Amino acid sequence: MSQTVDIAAEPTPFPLTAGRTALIVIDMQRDFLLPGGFGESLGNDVGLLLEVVPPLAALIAAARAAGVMVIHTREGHRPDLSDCPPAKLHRGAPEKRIGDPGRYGRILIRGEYGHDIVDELAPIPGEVVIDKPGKGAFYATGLQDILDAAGITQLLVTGVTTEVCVHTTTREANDRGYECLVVSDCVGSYFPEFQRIGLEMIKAQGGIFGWVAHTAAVIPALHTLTTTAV
Ligand code: TIU
Repeated sequence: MSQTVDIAAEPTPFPLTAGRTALIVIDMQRDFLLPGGFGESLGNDVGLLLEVVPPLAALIAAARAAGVMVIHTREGHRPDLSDCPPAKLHRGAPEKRIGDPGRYGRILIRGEYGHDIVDELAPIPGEVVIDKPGKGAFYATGLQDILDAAGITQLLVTGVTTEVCVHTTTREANDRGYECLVVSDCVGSYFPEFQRIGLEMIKAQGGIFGWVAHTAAVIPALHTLTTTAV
């Protein structure tokens, strides 16, 4: 029988189950996080996103120690932009568009320096990296097949941004039947009010999309799995 540890979460305890859980790290890419990158060029303050890095590094380390599968995602496009719909490419009046040359290479283009994950959270060999053209990690990717093959039914959801790619992925996962625990200090938004309300939306109405908990509750639970694993 699988070992289960209850994590203190909202709106109710989350039953973390050994062998059934994956940690998903959404879009912790240089283009979104670093000064001078795409996120900043959209008029955003990247400082709020950089605050996510230390607690997320600790959570990833705890997951690896507990043998929990770690999956990273990157939002981006083919160099020819054939997978970037006009509605995404042409929206607004940004200083820079996807595919334009930026400080870290062509913006949100696969293979460019800015498209890759920040050094502190770099995947290690054997971890899955999902390249996704949309906001959600299930759209036009192999994520569902990978989770099914590994017997995963629960996701610890982290990354950026809370109200965009984290929300979209959590909603997609919830519709597909996955239990989602969003880790509150490991998700970040450029907008403090969206961060607060984004987390409230997930756990409202009895947990309409999932659960929310802080690393102070999640990391000890992962340590329990580590120390009691046979
Ligand atoms: N990863 C993700 O959230 N992509 C975005 O474009 N987010 C913004 O908030 N702009």
